Amino acid sequence: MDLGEGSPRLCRIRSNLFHQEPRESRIAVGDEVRVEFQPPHETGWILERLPRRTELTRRAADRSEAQVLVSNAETLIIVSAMKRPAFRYGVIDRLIAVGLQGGLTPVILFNKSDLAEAEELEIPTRLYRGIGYRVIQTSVVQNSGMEELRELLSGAKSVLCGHSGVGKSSLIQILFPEWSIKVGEVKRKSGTGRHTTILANMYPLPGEGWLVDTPGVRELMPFGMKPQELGSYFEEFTEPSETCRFKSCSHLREPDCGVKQALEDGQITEERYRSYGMIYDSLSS
Ligand SMILES: Nc1nc2c(ncn2[C@@H]2O[C@H](COP(=O)(O)OP(=O)(O)OP(=O)(O)O)[C@@H](O)[C@H]2O)c(=O)[nH]1
Ligand SMILES: [Mg+2]
Ligand SMILES: [Zn+2]
Repeated sequence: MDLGEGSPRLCRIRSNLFHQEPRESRIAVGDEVRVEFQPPHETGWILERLPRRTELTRRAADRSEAQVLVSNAETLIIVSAMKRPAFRYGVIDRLIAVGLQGGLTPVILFNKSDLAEAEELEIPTRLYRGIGYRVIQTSVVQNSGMEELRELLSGAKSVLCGHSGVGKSSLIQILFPEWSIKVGEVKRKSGTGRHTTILANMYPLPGEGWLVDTPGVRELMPFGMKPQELGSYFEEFTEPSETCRFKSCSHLREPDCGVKQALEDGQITEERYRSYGMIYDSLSS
């Protein structure tokens, strides 16, 4: 019997991997596991979860506990629509912090570019490129930007994240039309608010990589992050914060703050500073 890699097998999961406490140690999409196959080797038991390289974590729906949405992804593709749903910097900045916290590299994708004027699209593009993030502009309707997205995904482990309706599943559908049925399933599932254990769907890519589509994330917040830590996930704050008078400066109320100075000088944008303040407050309460 061929036990070669790459072919899917049905495996049972030891119940402790499902019910383990704390919740974030339970098995998640993207986890690598140790499996014991049983004769005639078509099925197996998942015995152990291997250590994770990265974690995309969210607050569990029913409790104030962390839950791993996707593990071992390398790239967090933050999908945002230019319109419908309305464009919001805060959502992007929150997801950047969540991604960096979990060890993922954020990439920003502006979809529905067909609904925006060129200048409307260029403003946030310049902003995030200025910080050092890769930005991709796409339109599913006009079939534009798809080659760049395909190239980004190729051979990599990526996860698509963003508000409901921004077009995550549509992007997958247009790139991989042969998966259209599965994409439909994802849409149906995320349309409802039920708390299933299946929170994200993984698609294997040609070669080594995979792609995970997630349901719309309204509630994805940095988890277990101290407010004082937040500044380290706003990468352009790092250098200016070295000149803050206070070591524990929140960059909000203290005098002689390097970050506020950088804001005044235009090195830090109003949008990012506003997001920082909003997230800081939500982490404090
Ligand atoms: N105008 C325009 N509409 C788009 C584009 N991409 C997707 N849409 C539409 O946006 C709607 C939502 O798309 P989905 O792919 O279901 O969005 P999603 O992000 O997967 O949403 P959830 O699964 O709820 O999180 C659909 O009606 C799409 O046809 C685009 O580039 N331009
Ligand atoms: Mg979807
Ligand atoms: Zn400061």
